[in-house]
Amino acid sequence: MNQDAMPLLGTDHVEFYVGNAKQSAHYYQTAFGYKLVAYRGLETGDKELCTYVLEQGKIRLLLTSALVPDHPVAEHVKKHGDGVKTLALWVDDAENAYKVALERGAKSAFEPKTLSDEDGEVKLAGIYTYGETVHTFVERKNYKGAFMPGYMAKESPMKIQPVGLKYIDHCVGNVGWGEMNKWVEYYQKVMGFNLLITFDDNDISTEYTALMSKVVSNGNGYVKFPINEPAEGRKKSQIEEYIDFYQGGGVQHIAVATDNIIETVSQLRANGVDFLYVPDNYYDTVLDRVGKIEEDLEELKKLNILIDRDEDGYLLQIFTKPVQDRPTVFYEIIQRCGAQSFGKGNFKALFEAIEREQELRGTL
Ligand code: TYF
Ligand code: FE
Repeated sequence: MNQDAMPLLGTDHVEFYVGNAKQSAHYYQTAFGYKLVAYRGLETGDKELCTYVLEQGKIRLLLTSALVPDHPVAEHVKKHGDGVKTLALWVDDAENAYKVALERGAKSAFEPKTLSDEDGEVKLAGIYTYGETVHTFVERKNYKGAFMPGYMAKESPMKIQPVGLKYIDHCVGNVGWGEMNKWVEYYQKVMGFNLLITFDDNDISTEYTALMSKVVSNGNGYVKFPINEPAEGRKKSQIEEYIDFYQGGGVQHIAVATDNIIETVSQLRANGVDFLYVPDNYYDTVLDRVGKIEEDLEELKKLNILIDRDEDGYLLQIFTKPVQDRPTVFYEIIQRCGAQSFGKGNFKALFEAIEREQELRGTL
């Protein structure tokens, strides 16, 4: 399918709807090393919503809360808990991207609109994807203000130590039983994405967890969206657990890239970020599987970082525990040393680690 009608330049931002944006913003600053750059809320004349805009490397995170009870943001948080509402995509022409998407069958989230102030203008339009998640198209030619019209510049109240997060590598969606192919086709048909990789339940079923996954990617490869669906296993799939707690499909994990995972994970751990635990015996045989790597294996073992290799090189990755009380969204930290894949060689160890957490939660 022709995707030239909708070229995506990259990810503009990820927006979470949360119960208490002020406190979430503190967590992302102190634990993950993001810098506060912009804000809207009562002080900017917003009576119903507030948003904190945080940045690190090329990553931009928005944390939004409702200030009043009968607001769609409050409804969203009531139903889903804290979670990702928007994966915003940076485009040259938001109105055209929206028009093309609708012609190809997308459902509108909001019509094209232009926001402007003395610093320039930003154009936005939105379409729905899985669950209640939205893709916003963001066109920002030469906007010079803080984030977007309507926001004021605001700095972190404390000194921020960035942890080396560089850019979003991929964003994974969980969808309901039997819905994966529908959403893969949506990305192919509506957005002109290509199917990169397929994992079936033979690749990735452990004793309990079973799931299927397909990865779609845009033309320049900057935007990668794996889509998971639950598969029948002996006990409850981690994808089903997510769907139960999130009350539907949504973003499962956001993988952020670093070029020094040892440094990044050391800092995150010191800041109190919780990671999944993989038993020490993983490291007894891992080099037989992945061959020679630059990093010191003992350091990777100490930090519980996983290793995988494909025909293009290797990768290092680690997964946080969920970052809110519901077992829904979590983060992956990834360092690519050539490899362009997703760590298939680690699926078994990873899913067993997730199952141990499910066991502790009593959701297996
Ligand atoms: O993005 C991926 O495909 C990897 C592996 O529930 C993965 O990070 C796949 C499914 C899942 C957790 C991680
Ligand atoms: Fe991932």
